[in-house]
Amino acid sequence: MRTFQILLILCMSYTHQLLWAADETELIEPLMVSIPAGEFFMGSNNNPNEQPVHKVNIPAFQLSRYEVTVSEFNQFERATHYIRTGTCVIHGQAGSLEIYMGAPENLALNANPADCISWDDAQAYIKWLAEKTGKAYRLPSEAEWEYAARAKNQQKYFFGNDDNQLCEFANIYGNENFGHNFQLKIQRFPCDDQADFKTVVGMYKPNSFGLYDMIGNVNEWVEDCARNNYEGAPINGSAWRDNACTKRVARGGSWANNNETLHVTYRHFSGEAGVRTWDSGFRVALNAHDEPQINNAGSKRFAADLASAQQLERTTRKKKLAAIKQYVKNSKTWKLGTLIEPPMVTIPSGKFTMGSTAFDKGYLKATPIHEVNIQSFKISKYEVTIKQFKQFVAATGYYPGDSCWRLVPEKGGKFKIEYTSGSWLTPEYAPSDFHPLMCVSWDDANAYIAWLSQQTGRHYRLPTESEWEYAGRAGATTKYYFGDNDEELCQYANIRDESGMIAFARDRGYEKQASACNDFSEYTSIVGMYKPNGFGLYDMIGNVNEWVSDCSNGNYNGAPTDNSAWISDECQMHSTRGGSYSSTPFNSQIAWRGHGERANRSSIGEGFRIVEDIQAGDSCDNISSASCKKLAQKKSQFEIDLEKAQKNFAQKKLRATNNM
Ligand SMILES: [Ca+2]
Ligand SMILES: [Ca+2]
Ligand SMILES: [Ca+2]
Repeated sequence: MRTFQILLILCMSYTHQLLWAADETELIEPLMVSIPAGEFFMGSNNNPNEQPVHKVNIPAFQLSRYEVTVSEFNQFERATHYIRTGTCVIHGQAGSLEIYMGAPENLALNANPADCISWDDAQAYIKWLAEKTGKAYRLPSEAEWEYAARAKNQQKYFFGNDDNQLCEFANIYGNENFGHNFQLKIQRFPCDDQADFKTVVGMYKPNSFGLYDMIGNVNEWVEDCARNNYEGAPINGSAWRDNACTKRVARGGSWANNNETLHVTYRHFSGEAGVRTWDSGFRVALNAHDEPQINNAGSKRFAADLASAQQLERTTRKKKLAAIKQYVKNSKTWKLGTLIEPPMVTIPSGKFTMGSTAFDKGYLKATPIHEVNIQSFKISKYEVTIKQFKQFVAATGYYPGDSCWRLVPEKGGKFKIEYTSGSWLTPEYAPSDFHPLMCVSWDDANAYIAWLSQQTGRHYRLPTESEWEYAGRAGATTKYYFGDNDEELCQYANIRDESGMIAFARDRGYEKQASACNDFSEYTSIVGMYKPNGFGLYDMIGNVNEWVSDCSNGNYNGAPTDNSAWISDECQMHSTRGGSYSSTPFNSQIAWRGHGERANRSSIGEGFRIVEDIQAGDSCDNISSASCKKLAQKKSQFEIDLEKAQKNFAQKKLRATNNM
């Protein structure tokens, strides 16, 4: 499921932009900018691979004003029947996800930069363009690229050193991916550029040479071979070639990079020449003496279409801002009562065997099976509910986006998933205040947790993957925490059961075998409606799939053997656990591992529950103490309200059952 979701991130931006009728007869030739000759200092002392800083002389040349767009690249693909079959790699961390590239005729024409472009793809386009025009189009050399990007500026960025200004000049991975908020000071990134993924070229301010998107949007291939540093690099502006070269360099960073790797000297090594990544594109160069772009009908039309695509994008962004303001205003009218501190269960320390061989054929394995030592911690009895998140939003104005993955029908009884309008508040995804929260990203989950910790003075966080499995198993070594019998699943978990399947078929045209039992919940259920596990935790299987703090690792080689989270530096994907209301019995096994991009929001069931670190002197630092037992029995207002909601929901379910 998650694999498809990632693929659709790529397709999404193709479909939501202005569609163009292609002019098949007139070539779109790139708009070129004349770059004056000059000398500059290439590299920096930031990273070893940017050293040594060395002086380079650059002869005059030309570079395209924009990254090559989908529209331009498609013109080449149609003309030559060039097909990008194979895979496009998602950057994450250990075990990048590989996805299938659709045939090019499925991609709508648009003004976004072409992505999932390998160095070889870029060369093929350039060769075709050169033949069509009789001009020696080529990739820029790495030195030319850096010289052009700097535009006579030796600072961190071509506009200066201020991270906060990045979003005026570049589409990066900013706060727009994290969650807009106006009052809460927990922003992860320095700024907000209003584009969640790649966006129409030329939307941000150019550098002083008049080049757009030299930082961000898509990473740009250059001609040179990748080397570990600049020892022995050419100083005349030419590309650093090597006949035995396989690895190539991409520059400028992308919408998927944050300020840590966007300084203008940063070298994004993107590997083998045939590799496509979800944020790799390019722009083209020409020598100074070559005639610039012919102003033919195709290029004129491109300029006009680009202008309207940019206008449309600006209008969309304005509307989005207005919608956020309205949302914040609405949140002030919600009736929410006192702050909810989630009911917690203290989990005793212990040792357990983590993993399973059941998933060895899949992408995400749960092997090697390994022993883990767990220190005592507290975990919330229930998944975080709509009401809890409402309190956060009303207090802070936090806005977790307006789009969410959704299952949609396709021809022939098949289904696909689409990133489409919808949010954590959409009635279908949030039928009541006591339903589990979904359509929230890993980042949104952490934002809520940070706020709740701030408000309560408690040490809340997401569970680690090992804590989650330990808590989920509650001592069980079977497939599920109650045993191995699939038919018992519906007593313990809201999964894709018979009623869920009927609802999927009715509402989404999605017909597929469900589990052999009926839990009488079509989609998500009010939390805590099914039997708990041995620790008294509800919905550890099903309902919503739960974010954990760990990065998504393809297997358990090198996994921690204690409570700690397994995190690496550039971690884009995170694990999810427990499966959801849309899971099969196979995906409901307690050792099953899902994952999602940290900014991904999904109505197919990603939510979370929270953990609290036990502090010395906590009333419940000893789980078997009398005070702890007493505390566990005390019901909060939240639980009293929840019980009422559960009773109503149960009656409704009963009525539905009787009507079946
Ligand atoms: Ca962005
Ligand atoms: Ca770029
Ligand atoms: Ca769950």
